[in-house]
Amino acid sequence: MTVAELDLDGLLGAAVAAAHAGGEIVRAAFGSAGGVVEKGPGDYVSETDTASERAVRAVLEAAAPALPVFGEEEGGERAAAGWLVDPLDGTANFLHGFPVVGVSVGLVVEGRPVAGVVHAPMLGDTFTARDGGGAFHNGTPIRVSTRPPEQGISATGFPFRKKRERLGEYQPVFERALVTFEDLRRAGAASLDLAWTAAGVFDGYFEQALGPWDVAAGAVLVREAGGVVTDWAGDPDAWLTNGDIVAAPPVAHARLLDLIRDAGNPQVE
Ligand code: LIP
Repeated sequence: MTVAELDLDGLLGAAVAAAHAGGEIVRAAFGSAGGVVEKGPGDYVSETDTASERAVRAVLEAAAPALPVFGEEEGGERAAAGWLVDPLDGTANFLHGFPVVGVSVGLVVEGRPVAGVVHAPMLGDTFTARDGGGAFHNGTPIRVSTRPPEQGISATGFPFRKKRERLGEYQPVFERALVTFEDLRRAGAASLDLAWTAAGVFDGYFEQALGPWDVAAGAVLVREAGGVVTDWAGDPDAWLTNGDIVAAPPVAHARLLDLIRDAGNPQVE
């Protein structure tokens, strides 16, 4: 299946409905997470994650039966064309009652995200974009910021939990970013870090070792809002598989790649 064969506007509409269905469940359960299971050290899944994923999957499967759904919690089929779903992005925030949580629905064709929705059920925000159609926040067009990095705030994510072994790689980048940008933010939900970067709220975002479901939708938002998305070595596609992402307006993106290189990360020649 190629992009040309897909009705991207129709599928984007289905993704919005799916994200809202999951969002309703997350909003209703906020503050009372229900049963929680530890998937790995410090890596939790709540009944709400699973219930949201099932609601998102049901809407997507009804709207586009030919497109398989792969979810963070219950997996599924990965095909040349299909959905990547994070039913509750920012689970740790959710369990702590911190309202920065998202529902992320991305459509990926031949390894490239072509449509995306990031919904923040506790904030009443829905971000949407599809290939060549621009990016929107609650229906209003959005663009990445034009602030220079020195006057900007970059979002980031710390290598916690099972990612701690990469702290040595991350810390020199963090230190250089702290002196390059005006300030940094660690909000705890990659999909919203990307959406806010697309909307010019943040002036960049960098994090390592994310799942494809965390970033697929948000990356389309940044790209369609005039930003650049690569991995930490500047590769325009590898971030979806290696999970190391740098997303920002062009000037800040080049600065972030420079400081990653300067921080002497081995994968940057
Ligand atoms: C989270 C991301 C966050 C990252 C966490 C985790 P989850 O996703 O949104 O940016 O720092 O490690 O990956 O697990 O809440 O869906």
